[in-house]
Amino acid sequence: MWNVSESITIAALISGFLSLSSAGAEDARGLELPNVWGQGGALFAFSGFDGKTDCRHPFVGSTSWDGRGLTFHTDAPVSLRLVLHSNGKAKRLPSQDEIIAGDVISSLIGCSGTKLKLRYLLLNKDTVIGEVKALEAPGPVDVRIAVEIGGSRMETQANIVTFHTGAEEFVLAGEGPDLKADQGGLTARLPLGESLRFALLYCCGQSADIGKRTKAALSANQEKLFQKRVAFFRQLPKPKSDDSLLRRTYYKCASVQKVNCVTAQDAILFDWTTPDRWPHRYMWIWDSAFHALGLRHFAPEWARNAIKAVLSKQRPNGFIPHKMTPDDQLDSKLIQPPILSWAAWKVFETAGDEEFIRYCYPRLKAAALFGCKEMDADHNGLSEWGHRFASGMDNSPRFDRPVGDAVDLNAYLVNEMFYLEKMALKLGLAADARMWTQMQRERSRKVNELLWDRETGFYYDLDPEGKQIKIKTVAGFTPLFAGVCSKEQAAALVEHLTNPKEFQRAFPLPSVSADEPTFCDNMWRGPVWINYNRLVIEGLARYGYQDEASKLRSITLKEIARWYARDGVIYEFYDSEGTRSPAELHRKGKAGIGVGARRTGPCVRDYHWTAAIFVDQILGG
Ligand SMILES: [Ca+2]
Repeated sequence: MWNVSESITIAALISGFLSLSSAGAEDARGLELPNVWGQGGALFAFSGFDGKTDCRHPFVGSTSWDGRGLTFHTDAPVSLRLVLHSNGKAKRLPSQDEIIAGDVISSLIGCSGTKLKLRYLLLNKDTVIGEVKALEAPGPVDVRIAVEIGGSRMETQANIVTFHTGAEEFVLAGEGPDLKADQGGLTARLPLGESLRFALLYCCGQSADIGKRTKAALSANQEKLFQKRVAFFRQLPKPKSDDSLLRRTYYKCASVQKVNCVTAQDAILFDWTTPDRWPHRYMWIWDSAFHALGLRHFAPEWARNAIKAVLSKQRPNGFIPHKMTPDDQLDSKLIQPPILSWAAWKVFETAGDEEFIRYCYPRLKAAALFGCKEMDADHNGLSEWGHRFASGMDNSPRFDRPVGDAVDLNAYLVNEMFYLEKMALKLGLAADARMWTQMQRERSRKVNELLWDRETGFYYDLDPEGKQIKIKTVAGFTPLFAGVCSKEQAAALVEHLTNPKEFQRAFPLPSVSADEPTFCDNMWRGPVWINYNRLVIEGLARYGYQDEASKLRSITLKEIARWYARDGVIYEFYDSEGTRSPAELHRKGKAGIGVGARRTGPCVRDYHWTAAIFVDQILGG
């Protein structure tokens, strides 16, 4: 009798607590919540969708490698872990009911007869809250929430541990049965069905109201907040794909987009977007353009603001810095690929708002004219990057020697003019429209006259002496994207795209042709960049190569999804040979070049433009 009664109690508790079982039932309707922890390293951050953010004092985390903790990238790195005293070997128990997303995690942890529910939520920009609950256990379970902060001084008081590290202060507080606070953590003894609730607060220069904040964090309605975070996924447009992994990857990508959205701050006048929150916490030009392409499908106001925020940083002469911060003094002095008019038009088409075009047009016009006039030092009608970083292709072999007129920059400028002309017509500015037509024609003619090589059927940069630098990189396809090339030139480019020895690799398109001696696994020297795939897909369609465009779209989505299923993250760039995890590829190196160069840092995970382009492409953008 005793056994029967207990098993009924356990079953009741499980069904009561697994609030995601309702989400699981929705799978048949296409809502497949992100649920891959994988290697760890996935972004965990509070989104501007839900409240104010602060890029000066970011409390931005990643999922940990042990499958149940978080690491926050504050000045003194903070690790937050769940430890089971009875058995340290407890593992995640993957289930359809869990959710591993950018601002909400709900996961099952267990070992030999013990099953715990672990939940993390971001309450606001400075606070993570959570709960660990005993769902199944032969007896009371000893659990510990451990926090490690390098070089910190600790104080313990009742259910609170305070960590001091120079300018920063963190507070860990909890509530639960037999709760004890000690140096570096909280422990509790959980009978079946009971839980330990905890909050970790980041207090950077705001310790005055810390008592109040701690109390509010502990008494927050976690269930309500959890349902609110999950509701974000329910209101997204449903992808039409019948591949469940692609659909799950889509929801993951939308989550990556959401937590890369932050609020207006000082000199950045509108809500804006980041490439990954960490390590890139600020705003970049072409990143923002790609982010807007994804956001337009589910957050039109955020898509418009992503572009307006960049334009709000424009200088009086039309210049827009390639990296922008809330403080004008800290902005960079370089330009970046000009693709904002293109993105603005796409946002306008999807989320139609003439006021938006009215705001953007004069600013985009000034930016394009700056690119044409101020970036053409030798006044030959074609523009130069000035610095390799301006191109966005940091360590590309294109820049192993000095470069003058650049194929991508000039193709982008022509493309901008194409969309500026559309905007001018929309706004009734006939003279401007005529000016853009004329300028497109002149610059396209120059590109084809000076940068096209008839012999190899490809576009190249010029060196400062005006001689073509014959290295085949994806930059050579930008005239296809921009509508600069003739039908014959497009056909020649498609030959290169479909040649297995050049760009048609296991995962096309490598950033450098595979038959180049510089081709390797280092960032822009071979790996696949999803933003370039996006540009080439559009270029192929523009010239009538629909099959090639749809094949490239399909393999791009599949490969992003394949690595997401394995590693749990959306990467910055991918292996064109399709065999190695992007985590194993080189990222720059001592001199930023070459096979075998030492990797300078970890790869970037949950990269915003990859996610944005996935969203855009699976929704038919
Ligand atoms: Ca020039």
